[in-house]
Amino acid sequence: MGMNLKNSVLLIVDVQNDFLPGGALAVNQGDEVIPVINELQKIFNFIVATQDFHPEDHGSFAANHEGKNLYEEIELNGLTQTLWPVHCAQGSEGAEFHKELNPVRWKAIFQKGKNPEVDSYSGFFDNARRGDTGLGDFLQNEGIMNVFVTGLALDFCVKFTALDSVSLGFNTYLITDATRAVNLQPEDGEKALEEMKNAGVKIIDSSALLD
Ligand code: VGL
Ligand code: ZN
Repeated sequence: MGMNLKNSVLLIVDVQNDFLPGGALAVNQGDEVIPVINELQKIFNFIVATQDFHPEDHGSFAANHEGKNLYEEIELNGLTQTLWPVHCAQGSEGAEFHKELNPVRWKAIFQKGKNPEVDSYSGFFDNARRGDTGLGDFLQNEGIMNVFVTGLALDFCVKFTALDSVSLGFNTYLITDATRAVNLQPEDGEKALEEMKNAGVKIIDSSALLD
């Protein structure tokens, strides 16, 4: 197929140790995205990563809600919140990017989830859509029109990042073999793909870009 990657960004979402096998919130086969993303990095001039980066007192951690269980849903400041294991704590090894993911050509890293009162699945906005990481303005100022989304996890941060990208007017692609789902429910990954497709995200395989 081949594609013109001018005005395009490779957006790498949350490929951090805690989302990889052995991590606190491990995504099954999450490590399989790394060689695919490293191949994709060779063909993009413009690469940006996001980093889930929570304070210890973050409201998304089950440990911070007495009597609540992991993966239970609660109401957190007016929003439905899934309760997660402590993950991607600021300064921890789990918050670091996987050592095999090559960061040398990244233009910027956008951190998210730093406000303890609200979670932030998307790399653009928090879940209340109040806090803005600056990613949208950054991409617009750099003349980016096409956003190619990769990383973890398909049914949470990747999905909400892709949906916000579309809503900001970017021509948005999801690269299926460069992502994996948490699948708290077995169909969550499939549902996320459907939701993205319905919102106008173009679902492609890396082979559409790599010859
Ligand atoms: C994520 C759950 C909690 C993700 C981040 O990166 O998909 N999921 N925090
Ligand atoms: Zn998180």
